[in-house]
Amino acid sequence: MKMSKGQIGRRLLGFMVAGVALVAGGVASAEMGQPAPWEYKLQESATEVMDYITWFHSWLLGTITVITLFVLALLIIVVVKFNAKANPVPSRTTHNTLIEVAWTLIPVLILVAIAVPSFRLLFLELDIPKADLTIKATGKQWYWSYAYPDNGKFEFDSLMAADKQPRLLGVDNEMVVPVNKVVRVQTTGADVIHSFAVPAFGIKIDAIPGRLNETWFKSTKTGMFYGQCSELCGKDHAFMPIAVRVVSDQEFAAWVETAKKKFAANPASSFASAGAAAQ
Ligand SMILES: [Cu+2]
Repeated sequence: MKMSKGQIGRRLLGFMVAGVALVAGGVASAEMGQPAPWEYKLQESATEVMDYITWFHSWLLGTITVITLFVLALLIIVVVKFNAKANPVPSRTTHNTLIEVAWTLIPVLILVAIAVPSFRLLFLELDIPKADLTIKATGKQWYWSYAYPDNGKFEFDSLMAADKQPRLLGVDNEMVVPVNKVVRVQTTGADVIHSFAVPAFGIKIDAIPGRLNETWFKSTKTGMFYGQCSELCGKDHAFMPIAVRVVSDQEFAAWVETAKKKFAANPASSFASAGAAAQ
């Protein structure tokens, strides 16, 4: 069956409309703080750091797209205009000062335009502001323990809850933090290297035995935010999610009071019993 030009055009238009609808639908149904089906973008940001990461990602994507199209255009010109058939007598031109200066200077300027925001972002991530509270996250095989040294020194385990939604991300005891407060997260590993990562906050930091790493986030939104251990750490690596509930100051204060009582009776497992607790 042969299609006329009009039919092809209509069919293409149909595909485009369907594609746009799919993308728009996917974005509309995406819930903050967790992955969405068919998601191809970064998760929606909830911190200044993630805003910056998202912007930097778009900036780099735009830059490499322009460079790639430019190189492609040059290649096409060379192939079409200067092949042996179209151009049987090649020019013997060699040097051209203007072009040589341009192709040295322009890439340098592009690299500077990438390096400056890159270093600013690195500084924003690594220069930890004065923290409102500190949480120590210990990676264990295969779950996390959270300690609140500033809020009554309690510590508890956070294990994946098989019956909870979102699937593979829901946990029994969530990490709870106040909104718009600088939270310093210190990470360490009790057994092997784990990695504490929450995409919506733009944080990912290794949890290494015998070492204390630190990072920070200040969530500007309340709600549930999910992450996962991001270092291959053993057979249940895929089943040690990170669930952070961001709440108001009052809700946080109330949670601290209940948590102090609840986890005094049922504290985090020690390293020796860590394996048993995960079963
Ligand atoms: Cu792990």
